[in-house]
Amino acid sequence: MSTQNKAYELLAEDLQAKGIDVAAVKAALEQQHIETPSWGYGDSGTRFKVFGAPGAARNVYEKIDDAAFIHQLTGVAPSVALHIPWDKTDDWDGLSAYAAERGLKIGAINPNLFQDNVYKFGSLAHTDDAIRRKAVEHSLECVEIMVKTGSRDLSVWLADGTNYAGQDNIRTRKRLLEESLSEIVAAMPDDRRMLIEYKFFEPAFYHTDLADWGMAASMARKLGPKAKVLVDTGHHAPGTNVEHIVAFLLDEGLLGGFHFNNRKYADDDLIVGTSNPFELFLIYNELVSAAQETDPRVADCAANVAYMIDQSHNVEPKLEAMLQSVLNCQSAYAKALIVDRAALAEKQAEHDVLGGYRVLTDAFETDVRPLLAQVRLDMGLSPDPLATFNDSPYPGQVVQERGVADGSGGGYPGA
Ligand code: RM4
Ligand code: MN
Ligand code: MN
Repeated sequence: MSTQNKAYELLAEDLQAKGIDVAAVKAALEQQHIETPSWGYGDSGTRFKVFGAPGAARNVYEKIDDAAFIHQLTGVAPSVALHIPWDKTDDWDGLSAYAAERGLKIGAINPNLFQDNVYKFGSLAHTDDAIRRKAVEHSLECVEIMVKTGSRDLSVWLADGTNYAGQDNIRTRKRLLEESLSEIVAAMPDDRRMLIEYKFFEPAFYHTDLADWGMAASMARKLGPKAKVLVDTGHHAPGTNVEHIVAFLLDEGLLGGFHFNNRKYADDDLIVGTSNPFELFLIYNELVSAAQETDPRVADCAANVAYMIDQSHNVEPKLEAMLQSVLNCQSAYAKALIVDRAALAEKQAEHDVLGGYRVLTDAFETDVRPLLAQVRLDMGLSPDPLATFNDSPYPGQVVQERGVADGSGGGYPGA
């Protein structure tokens, strides 16, 4: 027996002694699904500078190749989100087939409502009818793309907002936005969903039309069962208790999905779980807890959450960064799955304040690497995806084939 398997055996024994069903934990880890974003494979930058990255994907086909590589290494990243028009093609059947040949599905479709010149003062909430119409039409085109590609989720993020008090009428904008979103949601087949993403600032700095989870949730409720809330972990003020928001939305049956990334100060779009692994664990802890709920509304909501990464790798190697992101999600999920829930409930019932905390930290501090290595072996994968990544010819090949683009100016290039 290898050392690694021995470490797994010891851990499994330990977990079993606590009454944790290790087979169920492993099955859940095999089923984990993290969607990677097409835009994470292409060149991107800060508003100061876009540095061309050697081997960065230059078109949607190359982005799909890269996403397939990450899925091959991890086995848990079987879909890729697209951004329209960045990833637009006139052959959606061909693109879907290209993805399917590589073991991938097309994930969320993201309309671009922030890069056209006419969107300077807003898109779906713009007070000019013609501009609002353009934004609605673009979103409706994205709904058609969803149908053509078999995508389940339309992921809506708006740059809409104002920079100064008095710049515009907040309530008028709210009503216009509601009208626009209603038209879009009405055009969606019943088995598709609209995920509403909120963000409290940037690019607008005084007010953002959908600034927080509460506004997104009110909007989703009005729009009906197809609309849910998307939590981008980077879109909160510093210090916000994100796991609380997650728990609340799950309990309301309103959580639709995530954009995972790591924020230190603003909307940093860094590799998920790098500086806040405890927060990522606590988020997964709420999801695991909700999935085990007896109330089917909550359990169904948890079962349908879309786990997506939304990152922009500006100085870190893109493929390695995406791989690290998926691995960090696996690790956080594994730790959440091994929380001793019976002990936690007991401590909570006894109002044992620190007892409950210790049940959580006991799981958080457990080294789950041997467990994940065993799960990967059982899936027929390398137990150490980073080592396999380093040995793989693929990253070098793409540098050869694609070269380095000239860094363009600042801003989100979307190329
Ligand atoms: C936003 C938001 C969106 C993403 C854009 C480019 O901050 O996170 O999801 O599409 O950035
Ligand atoms: Mn996002
Ligand atoms: Mn963001």
